[in-house]
Amino acid sequence: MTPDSRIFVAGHNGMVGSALVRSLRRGGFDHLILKSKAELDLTRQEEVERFYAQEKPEFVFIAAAKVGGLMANKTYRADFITTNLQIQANLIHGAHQAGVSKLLFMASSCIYPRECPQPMNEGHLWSGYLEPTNSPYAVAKLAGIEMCRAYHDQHGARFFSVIPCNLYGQNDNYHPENSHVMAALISKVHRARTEQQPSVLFWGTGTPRRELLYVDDLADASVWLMQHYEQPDPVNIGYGTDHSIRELIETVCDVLGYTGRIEFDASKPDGVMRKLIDSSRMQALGWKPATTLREGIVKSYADYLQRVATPS
Ligand code: GFB
Repeated sequence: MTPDSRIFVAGHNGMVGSALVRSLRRGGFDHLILKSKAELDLTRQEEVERFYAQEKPEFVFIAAAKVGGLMANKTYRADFITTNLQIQANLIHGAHQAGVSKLLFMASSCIYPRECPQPMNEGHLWSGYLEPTNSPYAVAKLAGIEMCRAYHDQHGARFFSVIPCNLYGQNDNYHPENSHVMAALISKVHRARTEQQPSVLFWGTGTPRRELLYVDDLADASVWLMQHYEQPDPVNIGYGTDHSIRELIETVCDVLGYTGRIEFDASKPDGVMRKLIDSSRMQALGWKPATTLREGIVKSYADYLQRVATPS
């Protein structure tokens, strides 16, 4: 990839896609091809084929996906499998037809088995049953990984996948029901503090553990891989340590300055109890995350205050 390369970031308005754009621009890559949903519907094969023929991207990052937290995954099961299969099939097959030089597919750590040994390494894929709350999404992501591998095996395509742990950061979705955990914690604690509520209620038991990576660190790692990684094997990208949901809540309360009671609604799901990924393949390539959990929460909260709490 050179500064002149034509680079398509699919999903550039989302949290991961917008972080990829920031990272690419920081790296001096200016020939970015960016299409809004209104300009290009990635679920429509004909539109995607026409797009590839017209724009001729050389490098493709697939960060376009229908995503959400545990409840969104549990509720919109059909949408999560169908939309994601459509988007990735169109983008991956289309990239092959158009002769794209290299493609990165963004998967998710929910593709590992529910009862996976911890930390989960890339060799554990396909070794057990999936977590039922997000199995439609996980099956779509597994299909994307398999597609990249298949186009590599059959056609020699330089298509590969990365598997991030749970993410948070700038441009996150703060929807009260559908958001991922960190966005939910920030918005709930913010509201409790500003409304001076004596307590704040979270889902589940607080005992599951999650590994949280700040999205810009994922983006920098992905851009680096696009430049230097030449294997077909998927690569885990994680923070390296995990925390219980209760610990995450306590950290958010501390950063936001909320001192009320933390309560749990055990009628709401816990999801998988633990999903710490083994990022040693990525670390062996010389990468480590730059943003600590606290720094990431501070940055995310600043974005929340600017973009969500006081929209312009
Ligand atoms: O990020 P999240 O929604 O999904 O986190 P997963 C869910 C965990 O946070 C559960 C707890 O243990 C919840 O009980 N939690 C506590 C809350 N309070 C809240 C709250 O107010 N909102 C939310 N959302 N959670 C996702 C998958 O699973 O993992 C995605 O659904 C994706 O598909 C992502 O793969 C990496 O971590 O359980």
